[in-house]
Amino acid sequence: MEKKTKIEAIFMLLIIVILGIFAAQQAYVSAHEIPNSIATQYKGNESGATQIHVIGAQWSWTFIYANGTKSVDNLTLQANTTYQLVVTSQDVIHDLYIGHIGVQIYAVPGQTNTLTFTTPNHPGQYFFECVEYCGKDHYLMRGIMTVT
Ligand SMILES: [Cu+2]
Repeated sequence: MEKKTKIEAIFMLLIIVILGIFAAQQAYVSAHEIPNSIATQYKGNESGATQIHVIGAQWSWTFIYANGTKSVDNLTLQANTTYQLVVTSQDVIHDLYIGHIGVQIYAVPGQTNTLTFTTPNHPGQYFFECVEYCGKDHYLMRGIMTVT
């Protein structure tokens, strides 16, 4: 083997080892950060679900609860309760993602999408964000879901 080829082979092996370390680390983090109580998702309208209207906009999420109160970038829900999100957008396409409980739904202007899910059975706080690039301040479309 030529010296140059040997160096290239060593370099490639080194890259494979480094990527392997990153993959193992990511697998470990994924396995340990996902809580046991992943939310259950249903399609369509579940009877008994409390509706929450969600409006995506550049660059915030507005939640309108059944009693008419509103909150922006903060969603407060009760534990072990079934909710139906009724989601739309007032401008461009957004995508609400509450990763830790397995919830993701598009917010599309002029269209209503629904998603029914049950909150985890214990209190906690869960990060949510928009995962559809929706303009220059897309990164601001994030907030906290508090389960009480
Ligand atoms: Cu967005």
